[in-house]
Parts: sequence; C-alpha cells; structure tokens
Amino acid sequence: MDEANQTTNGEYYTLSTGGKVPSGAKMAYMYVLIRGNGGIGAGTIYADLLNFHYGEANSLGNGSFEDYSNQSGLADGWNKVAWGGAVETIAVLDAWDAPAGSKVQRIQARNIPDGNYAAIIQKIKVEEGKTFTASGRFKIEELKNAKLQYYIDFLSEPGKYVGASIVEATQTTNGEYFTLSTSGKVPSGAKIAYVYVLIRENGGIGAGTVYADLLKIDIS
Ligand SMILES: [Ca+2]
Repeated sequence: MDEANQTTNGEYYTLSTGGKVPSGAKMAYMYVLIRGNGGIGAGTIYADLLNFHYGEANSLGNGSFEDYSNQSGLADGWNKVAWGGAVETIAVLDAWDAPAGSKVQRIQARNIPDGNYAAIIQKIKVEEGKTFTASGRFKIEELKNAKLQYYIDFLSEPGKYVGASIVEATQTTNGEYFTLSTSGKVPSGAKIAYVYVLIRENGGIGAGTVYADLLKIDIS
C-alpha cells in the first residue's frame, strides 16, 4: 500500500510499493481509492500507468521506457523540460542494444545556454530518513560543452528544496551503455522528489545526445 494526502500542484506523480506475496496467495485485488481521513471525505484524482510486476522494487514508473502509448517521443510517465531556450528533441527508440526490454529513451539537446539544461523528469514520492539507491544505464553519443547528470531533487512541498543527489558523466561512452549509480539518505523533511536525466551546459553553449534505460530508485 502506498498513499498520498496532498494535492500535487497540477502534476502527476508516482506512487509505488513493494513486498513479498503472502504465503498461500493466489489472486489479488488492486485498488485506487479515495479514503475518508478524518471527517466526511471528498476528492478528485487522475490515475494512469498502473502496473504490477515481480522483481526489484522501483519507485520510478516506467524506468525502462517500455510503455510508450503516444507519439510524443516521451515514454509514459515522464515529462520533458528545457530552460533558457535550449532546444530539446526526444525519442523512444527500439534498440537492439537496449539494456532492458526493447526500448530506450533518447534525449538530444542543443543551444543549451550557460547555467541551463534540458531533461526528462518524473515526480515520485519519498519518505525522509529512508535509504535510497538510484541507478541507470546510459549511452552518451555526443557531448559538447555539456555533461550528463542523473539528478534527484528532494522537496518538502512544491518549491521547497531540502536536498539533492547528483551523479554525472562528462565523456562519450564509445557506443556502449554504462551504469551511473548513487545512494544516500532521503533528507529530513523530504516528501517528494523530482528525478531528472539531464544534459547540462558545462562551459559554452552546450549540446549532447544521450540514451537512457533501466532507471531504478529503490527506497527502503
Ligand atoms: Ca528499456
């Protein structure tokens, strides 16, 4: 069970939970529900991208980019963001060398000005004090005055930042995928996190092309 008790500022975010199927269980009912929580309750919510899988817990939805139900270039559950006039082009591609499944997310950006970036982003729920482990597989095809960052911003509420975790790479990877990973403690006060794969300007007008797959965040 996972739950939320605040509005989300007009944005979707990911709820997730993991555990062991109880001994003897043969079927399950899954609910999305609005529960009374002190007084006569009322609520309005929107749900999408519900799934259930066996394997490792992942606080990210569609971290392997296999769900792709529109033609926007953006895998389900993700958004894109670019600042300062950076031009971002994204695509979900069928790739023979995909680290998981058959699809990968490509992020391409150019004209990234000083101090800016272009990214894909997903908002997730976190719990302060828990340990998180984040990892992802990346192939960097091109970087010019730019670097790749796998970036987690922790917030107590929209607009209130309480910490960040960043791992980055500054070189192309010779046509191969490699793993970026990091771990730590969810900062005190954190309730939500923005998870980014981003191309950031790194001295000059930046440009880059990266492929991402198998993004995982385990919070336990
Ligand atoms: Ca994949």
